[in-house]
Amino acid sequence: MSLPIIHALCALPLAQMPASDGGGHGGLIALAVLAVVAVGAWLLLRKPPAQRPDHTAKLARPGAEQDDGASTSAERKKHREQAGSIKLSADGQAVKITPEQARQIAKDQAEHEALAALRKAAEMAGDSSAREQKAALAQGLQKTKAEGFIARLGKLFAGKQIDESLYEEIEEVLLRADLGVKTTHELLQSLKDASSRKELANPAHVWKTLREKTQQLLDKVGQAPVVTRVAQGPAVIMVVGVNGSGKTTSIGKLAHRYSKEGHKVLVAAADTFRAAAVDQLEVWCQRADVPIHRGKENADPASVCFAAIERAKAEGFDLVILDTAGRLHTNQGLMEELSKCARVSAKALPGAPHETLLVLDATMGQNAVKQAELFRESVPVTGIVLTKLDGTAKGGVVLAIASGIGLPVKLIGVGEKMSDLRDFDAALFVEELFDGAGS
Ligand SMILES: Nc1nc2c(ncn2[C@@H]2O[C@H](COP(=O)(O)OP(=O)(O)OP(=O)(O)O)[C@@H](O)[C@H]2O)c(=O)[nH]1
Ligand SMILES: [Mg+2]
Repeated sequence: MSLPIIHALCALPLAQMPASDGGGHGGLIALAVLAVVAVGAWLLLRKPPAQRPDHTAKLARPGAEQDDGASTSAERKKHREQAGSIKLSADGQAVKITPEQARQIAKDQAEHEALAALRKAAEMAGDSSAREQKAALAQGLQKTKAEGFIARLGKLFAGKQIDESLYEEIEEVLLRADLGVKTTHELLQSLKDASSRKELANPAHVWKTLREKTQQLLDKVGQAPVVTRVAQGPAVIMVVGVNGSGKTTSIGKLAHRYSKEGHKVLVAAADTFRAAAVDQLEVWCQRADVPIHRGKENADPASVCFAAIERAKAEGFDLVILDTAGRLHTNQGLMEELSKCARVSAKALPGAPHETLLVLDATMGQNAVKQAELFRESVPVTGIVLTKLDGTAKGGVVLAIASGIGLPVKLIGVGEKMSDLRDFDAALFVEELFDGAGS
């Protein structure tokens, strides 16, 4: 009802009042009528709460109680389901959604936030492990960088123009650094090619040429991680090499790492020649907290391999690492014994050994390359573990092995601590090797 109508209603009783009344008694009646009319008008004007527009549309919290007049929780639930919630659609329109949809939206949002947090945590962990990897490699390559072929080439190039007058000396430096004949010639050829394109006037270009060629040579061999899982049964890794190259130590480090990564690891002592060898392995297994499978002293190593694989199959191990006795690559009888270990492993589990890692001592230089050539004639070597890089300036032997004989270096030993066996990362290796070259 509008205000003029109220005014008219209020004026009506006053207009009907007799003028002779003098205003005393009649005034009181008029006031009473006015009050009644005002209350009636107020009651008529007031709208019931349900009809009032709701300007407070919000995304209802799932499960939030609302004062909707329902008395029991079942009734409240029913009301909620009928009432639903309001949400703004993409085009800004308010749309009605059911509590179920509201719950789903909240769940999706929570999942999205949790995933983002996980991704961030993984990135941070990745960053710190990459930094750690780089620092370990820098430590391991200290001698190679200080005294190896990069440092020697640096001295040779100092203040000189790179042309054919220097080729002979460059070749000598590379050969002396155990890069091998094949790798030496490939690197030298890359310099000659760049020189003929007149690209070597700037010393920075000389290093860029060598660096790119080194990367190319390593990329040619490719990089595949050590096989730690296979479709059927446990993955079997056989570890071979000459005496003292670092097999047992590397196995201890590997067992520790893979066990920490969640693999169920069994280590087999197939070096049955010396009781001390088994004891040494046992100590590493205790440190790595993995079980060891021991054969009888002087048992046939192949029979120990067989029994360990059978046990791993029966007891649900993911990974078996076979430690074999050190042997001279020139001893035919012992090399035949190694072939037998591989053949018998395949009888216990077709496809085994899935990985045959040849452990080479980096300090051996070119002799390590010779060992690789002879071992791969007896067993199907799938990758190299290059130990003791920290103790030598002959880090360039990585190139001789990878590029010279085409075997991928999979792991490098950069010290004697449990964590000092690292995945070989060719790009990181090249970056570290050439870091500061020519400066
Ligand atoms: N500095 C350094 N020393 C290492 C590394 N790997 C192994 N060693 C040392 O090399 C020595 C020989 O290691 P082992 O693991 O016993 O070698 P192995 O090949 O099992 O020897 P045999 O079983 O006798 O053939 C030990 O003193 C190790 O600590 C490495 O990456 N860096
Ligand atoms: Mg050993």
